[in-house]
Amino acid sequence: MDYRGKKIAVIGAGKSGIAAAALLEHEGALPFVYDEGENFDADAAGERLRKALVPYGIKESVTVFTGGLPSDEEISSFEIVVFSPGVPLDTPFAEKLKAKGVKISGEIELAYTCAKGRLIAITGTNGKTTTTALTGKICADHFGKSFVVGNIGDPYTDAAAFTKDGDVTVAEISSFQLESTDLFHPQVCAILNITPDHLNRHHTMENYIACKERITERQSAEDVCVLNYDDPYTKEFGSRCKSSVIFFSGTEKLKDGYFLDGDMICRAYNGEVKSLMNVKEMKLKGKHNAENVMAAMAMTESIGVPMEEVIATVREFNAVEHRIEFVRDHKGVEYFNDSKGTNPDAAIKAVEAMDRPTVVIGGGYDKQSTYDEWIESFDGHVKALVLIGATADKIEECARSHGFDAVYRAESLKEAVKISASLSKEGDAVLLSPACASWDMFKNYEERGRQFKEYVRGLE
Ligand code: UMA
Repeated sequence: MDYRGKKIAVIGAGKSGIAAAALLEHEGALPFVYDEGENFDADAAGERLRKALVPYGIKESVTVFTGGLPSDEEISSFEIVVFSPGVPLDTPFAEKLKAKGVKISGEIELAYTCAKGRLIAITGTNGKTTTTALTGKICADHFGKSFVVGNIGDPYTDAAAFTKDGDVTVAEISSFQLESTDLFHPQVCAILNITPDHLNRHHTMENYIACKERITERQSAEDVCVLNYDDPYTKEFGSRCKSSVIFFSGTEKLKDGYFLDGDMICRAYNGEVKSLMNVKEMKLKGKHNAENVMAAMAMTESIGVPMEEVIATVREFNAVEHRIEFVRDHKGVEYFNDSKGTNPDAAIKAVEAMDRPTVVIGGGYDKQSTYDEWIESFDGHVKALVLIGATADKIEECARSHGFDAVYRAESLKEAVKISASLSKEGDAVLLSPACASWDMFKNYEERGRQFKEYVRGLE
């Protein structure tokens, strides 16, 4: 796509918008960035753009920053309007653009049209970040490097211009980002699972599913789409999808595809089964992670990475920071940081991932969640619960009402680590998975997780 000399608006001056403007400048376009944020600061945004232009060797920026949205007169002067992922498409503004025949594009679409090499794209409600990071690492280990971009945190537009033929890009793609794709065509993609999420943006489950399916829109039988056989939506999609489908399953022994047989990950080709690796060899914990691994195996094997190399990387791959991340073994007790377990659902997954008696550290900022299902998930293998933060009273009351009385209180995270260490013995695990946000005691969940790791590493 030739963007030279074109006047292009970018909506949103967050990470994606700034990266999009920088890429557009590199491509010779004239970007106009708009932002509706109440506290939008054009100077600060300009400063961030100047930093983003450094890798391109551009010193003088031509981008214009404005608060709000383009006026009716301005709209007609743009050839393309690029939406940041957080900007919805079902607004009067988007309707106006369509009525005036102005092309709407997304930041992912813009990046795609400027990128070279092969693309692996991963979507799904849960597990995208771990699967993307693992797939990127397998590719980096085999090909020497890979670009890992998208919803995971580093915008695709930051990397696109630096990709070359022969490179592999692994992109985590959210439903927000898929709303505005058109030419976007990954050679390999995965839809890991679909459960209700972001319905405030997509309104109905049908719309949300349709967004996820868009990842395969431009694919043909030469391309690969990896799907979850256990998820009713993605299983059904397999029969309609134009791409070559590879299924993975955590529950069924498939004739073709990757599946879990007890603790063994297996690959079947036409009914012929090969055992690949035991999940106990992995640092990643939990059945959901075995599913993420199978998806990563299917994607990377399909682009030619030998299975022995895939397995070698999987074996060494630690969880993404703060997601059931293994911290250390101290006196036979394994410590895990799941600070990203900021709601009961995520915390249940972490509890289920533990394969030994576990002391859980929980509690934090009150998001008005209910904790019954979380406590029920303890189901005999959580031996104690150490509580901190604003929700401690509420959680203790809930735990006791479910007959779980091994509840302890700590004034600080440091004290919680100490108490957990004293409650555990060889063969146990200590898991920080609070089921609550962190904002009552910490800046964010990252700070909480890092402090936890520091205290755990400091245990004598
Ligand atoms: N803005 C407007 N109008 C709007 C909405 C936002 O002007 O209607 C402005 C805001 O004032 C703000 C800017 O747009 O200044 C923010 O843009 P953005 O919301 O697109 O966020 P970015 O900083 O560009 O980050 C985005 C993704 N954010 C969202 O999808 C909401 C990041 O995913 C992603 O990591 C990043 O691009 C790089 O690709 C985050 C996320 O929460 C992690 N994703 C959701 C999720 O994982 O559940 C989908």
